[in-house]
Amino acid sequence: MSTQDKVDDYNNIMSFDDERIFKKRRIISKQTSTETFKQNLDDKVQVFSSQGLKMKLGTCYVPKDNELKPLGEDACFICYEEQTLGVADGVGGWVDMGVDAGEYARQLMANAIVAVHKEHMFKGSVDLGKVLHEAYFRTKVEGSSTACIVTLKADILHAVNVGDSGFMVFRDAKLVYQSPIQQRDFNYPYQLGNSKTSDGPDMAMELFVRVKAGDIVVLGTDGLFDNMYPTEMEEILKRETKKREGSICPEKLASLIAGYALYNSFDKFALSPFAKAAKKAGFNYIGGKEDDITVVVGIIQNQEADLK
Ligand SMILES: [Mn+2]
Repeated sequence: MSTQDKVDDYNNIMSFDDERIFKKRRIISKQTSTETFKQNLDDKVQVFSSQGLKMKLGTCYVPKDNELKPLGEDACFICYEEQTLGVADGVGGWVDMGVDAGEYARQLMANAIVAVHKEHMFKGSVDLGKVLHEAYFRTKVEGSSTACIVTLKADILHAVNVGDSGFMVFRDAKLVYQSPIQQRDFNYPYQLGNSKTSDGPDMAMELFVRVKAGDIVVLGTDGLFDNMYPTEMEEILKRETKKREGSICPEKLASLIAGYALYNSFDKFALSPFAKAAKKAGFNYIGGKEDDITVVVGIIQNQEADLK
């Protein structure tokens, strides 16, 4: 099969829901195997790399106020060269056993960075399945954590996700994609860890989303999504785009969003996304949810645009 054929084949695969969303692996596998899909994706990256997209990246982390655990339980990373970003949320329940799950989350993300660099150095592109596996098997401390890692390849965002962290994509300040969460029960997400009750990297959901220049990706932990509705993020995006005439700083945006979520988390009476979900699950809960809040923002641009 020639490279052009592979690219055409790839385009056929991706055009079944062209405008915005791409589905989980199992839907894609109806059309082709994931391996073929990935191979085609990598070919496309090579063919179109000169006219691809890049993300400007920025992050903001607001750990919960706790003198004993100033780092909180979330962790995140940005690999700009590799156009890859990740978040993890150490599961708080470990505290009853004297374990700081934040340590698990931090090590998982640190190991993910090493794996991302390695993939990029030896293969020129990042296989997220391998990154997640390697990060997981190298993380030996006790604890467990959700994880969501996203990479941009040509015009496709590729993600692996375990648990209730996730990402949203906004176009013209409107939500066009929201990643699904994995949970066993209300507030009980799938989680990577070394204990018998934890999950392994094979449980990860794999997602593919087509993006365009100007799109904004917001990756976060549940501390963000439990306290802030997409419509509230849209308001911030609208305001900022207007103010800066299209040139938005990702760090600034991440801190504005995190600040808003933090404010909401202290509201004792709001029907927050968390309160809404609690109600649906049969719990009587009102107000925001105090939690560590991690926000990573990626602003998608044409590769030749100024990326400073
Ligand atoms: Mn959390």
